[in-house]
Amino acid sequence: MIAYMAQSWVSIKRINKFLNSEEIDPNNVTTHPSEYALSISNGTFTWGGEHVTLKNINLKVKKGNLTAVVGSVGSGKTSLISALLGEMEKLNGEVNIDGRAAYVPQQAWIQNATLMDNILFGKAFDKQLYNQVIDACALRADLAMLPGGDQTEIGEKGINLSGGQKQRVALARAVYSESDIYLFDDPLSAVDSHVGKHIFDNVIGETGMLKGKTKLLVTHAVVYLPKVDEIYVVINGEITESGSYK
Ligand code: DCP
Ligand code: MG
Repeated sequence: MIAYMAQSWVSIKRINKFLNSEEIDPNNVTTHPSEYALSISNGTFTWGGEHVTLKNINLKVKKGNLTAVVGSVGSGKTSLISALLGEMEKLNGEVNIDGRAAYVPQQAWIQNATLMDNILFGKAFDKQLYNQVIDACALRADLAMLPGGDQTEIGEKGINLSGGQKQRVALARAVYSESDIYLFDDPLSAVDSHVGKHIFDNVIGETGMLKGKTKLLVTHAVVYLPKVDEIYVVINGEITESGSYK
């Protein structure tokens, strides 16, 4: 219970934080205008203690691009996103974000609220946008199955959603926020492959709702790699390769 609360609180804080760039710790991340939405130059980062988690990081994501980050378990992909969010201790280098960012963490979280409120997350209801988001995030069938549709209470005091449903709700919350930059930490890991394809085609990929927005996608799904603009490979805390799929 306490762990759950703590995690939700951190994640809510993170999302709020990045919808308000003035709240980013300027010691860790600058927010200067740039041709790149996201950039790290010569970055070295730690979670604390002696261990350096990320070394010699150079990353530049052009505005509007879809960039994938791949690498094995524990290689530092989530840490790379955390470094961009100013959540790691920076030992060296520069991090800059130009734009409002929405972050979908690897562990999707749900508030104790209705499904609709979990998506709106305090933003005004826009029927057209909301319906577009529900369809793009493949939530329409879930709404039909819930006893009260999108007014169903979910979370600890309500209906418990599956891991895949939680991921789709977290994704919908981010898409609905209409941010400039999206940081997706393996958002398709708990959904099956045809749902994953639907979400890639309708949200993340070049035919999706986030067309023209900047997207950083951590993924294990190699099937999407030919469809991204650039790929970064992380091995043991370092970027060993970057470039297009070819
Ligand atoms: N780490 C840490 N504290 C955190 C997060 C990570 O000390 N809050 C450590 C654990 C690993 C290293 O950082 O030694 C890299 O972990 P990541 O979670 O960044 O690795 P990945 O995201 O690449 O792994 P996965 O594929 O499992 O998500
Ligand atoms: Mg991770």
